[in-house]
Amino acid sequence: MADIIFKILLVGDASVGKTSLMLKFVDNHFENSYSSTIGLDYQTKIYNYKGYNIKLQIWDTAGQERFHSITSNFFHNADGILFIYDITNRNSFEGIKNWMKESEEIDNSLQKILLGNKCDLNDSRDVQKEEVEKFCNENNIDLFETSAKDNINLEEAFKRIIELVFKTKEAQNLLKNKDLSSSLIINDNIKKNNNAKCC
Ligand code: G3D
Ligand code: MG
Repeated sequence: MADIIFKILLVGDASVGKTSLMLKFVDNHFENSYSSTIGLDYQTKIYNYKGYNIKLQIWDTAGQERFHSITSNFFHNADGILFIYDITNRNSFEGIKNWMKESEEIDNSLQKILLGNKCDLNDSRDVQKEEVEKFCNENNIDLFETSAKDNINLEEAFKRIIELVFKTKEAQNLLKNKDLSSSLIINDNIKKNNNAKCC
């Protein structure tokens, strides 16, 4: 039984590896090729942190990013965002600035970290880490270079966003009473496209 839910969003351009990261982290599963789904989709994973069983609800944009149709509903009740770009695709890093702006217009209080995915493809690198580190310093955001394929830095990245969200909830006294949070538990199962409504 989980004590509390953390709603974490995966945001970034199409093909940066959002779905792959989610599947690898939740199921330790990576597929070289699969068709993207359309609609909102989330998976859950129980994560033990500081004695709390935290239910991570990890939301994937599941293809919608292509149509720029992500609505404010997607951000509703979110706790944290993983902004993701692809280190082999410069445009995907440029895109992060727009995604950040868009999310801040909707909710400026969310915890955020930045992921440069596909770091296993270092030979094809198109975005230098030093440049992103400078961007991160200016924007006060942590950077992790990850590989969903080779399972590099995924645990570390998720641990960091959990730490940040945990601290925020702690400061708001939302963690004191474990019974309080049990009312937030909604559904253990993976919600698939058709019946998945963004909470
Ligand atoms: P998206 O959900 O952001 O749109 P996907 O991205 O998870 O669908 O991934 C897009 C493509 O990138 C997929 O390849 C996937 O296998 C690949 N990919 C995702 N993460 C990594 C990674 O860390 N390293 C490498 N090398 N590839 C990755 P296809 O061939 O299906 O387009
Ligand atoms: Mg996807």
